[in-house]
Amino acid sequence: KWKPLKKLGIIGVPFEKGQKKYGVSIAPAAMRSAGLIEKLKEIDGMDVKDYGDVEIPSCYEPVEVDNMAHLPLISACNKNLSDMVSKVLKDGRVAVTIGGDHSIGVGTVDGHYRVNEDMILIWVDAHADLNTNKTSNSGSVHGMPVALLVKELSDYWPYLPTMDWQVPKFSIKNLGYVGLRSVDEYERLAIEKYNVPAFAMEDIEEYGIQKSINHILQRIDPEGNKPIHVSFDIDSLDALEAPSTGTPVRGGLTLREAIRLMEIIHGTGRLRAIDLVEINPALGNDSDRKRTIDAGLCILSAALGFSRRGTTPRGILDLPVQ
Ligand code: 6HN
Ligand code: MN
Ligand code: MN
Ligand code: MN
Repeated sequence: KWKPLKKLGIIGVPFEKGQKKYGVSIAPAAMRSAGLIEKLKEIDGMDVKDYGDVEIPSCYEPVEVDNMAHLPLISACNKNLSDMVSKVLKDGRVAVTIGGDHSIGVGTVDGHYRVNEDMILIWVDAHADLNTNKTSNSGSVHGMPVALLVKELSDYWPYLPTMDWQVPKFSIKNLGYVGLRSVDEYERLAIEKYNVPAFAMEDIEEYGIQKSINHILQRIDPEGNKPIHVSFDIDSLDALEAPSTGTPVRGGLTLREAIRLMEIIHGTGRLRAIDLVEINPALGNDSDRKRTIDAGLCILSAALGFSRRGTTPRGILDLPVQ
């Protein structure tokens, strides 16, 4: 029934107020100038449409929310993003969102969920992004998107002004993690309380990346029948593979593991949305920046069908004669 969609819609989100460092907001432009669109068009038979950047509102309600920096702006940006993701999906395309910091996961998942309530979510990250404003040590919303989205945690939040548009209906039962290695205490408590399939680096060490993702898919979607949303934080990769990111953690996924992970997800034919977040081209030197952006491009290509084995020329069955 499922086969990979050969149509994509690209959305840029030049947004960085979910965390404190300058630079994540220039990632969509940096990815485009590094050849994002061209590289995705090279995938066999791919139809790529660039929907441009989401509008970041310049005025918004100036309310303060306890330990949640810039919530009104984050909320306004995510509301627009959610609409854009829904639109891309309704146009029959895979939504490919280039962040931006990970607070934009609220908008992408919300927009996907509104089109398909069946969706499952694979959060690939060094971090769980499962803090509430009560448990966060940083007050940065990029550490909170999963907790904002999940219905089981809605009682652990105060009323959040400006967030009325987002109703947390997504069930934590449809969530899995890959790549964890920096998990705060209450995040770990939530993971255990709800028995979330969470493959931390030591689990990936034990099972390997293929069994790890297959395990998660089996657990949250045993029938193999649900559309998949991948939210890929570049800091899931080892800090040596992707140095230009705001909260790097050593000891992470190799690029090879991440590519294999994406190939397996592509192979299900069910990938309908992918976010690539937390690339910060302003951090590190030229070589760090290039390595991080290249890694991001490889991950997207693999997720969307690029084959490392190579592909035969389209519609051609034999070598050209002299
Ligand atoms: N990210 N757990 C830390 C916090 O501040 O809540 C780090 C969050 C990192 C978020 O990388 O998307
Ligand atoms: Mn993250
Ligand atoms: Mn992270
Ligand atoms: Mn923290």
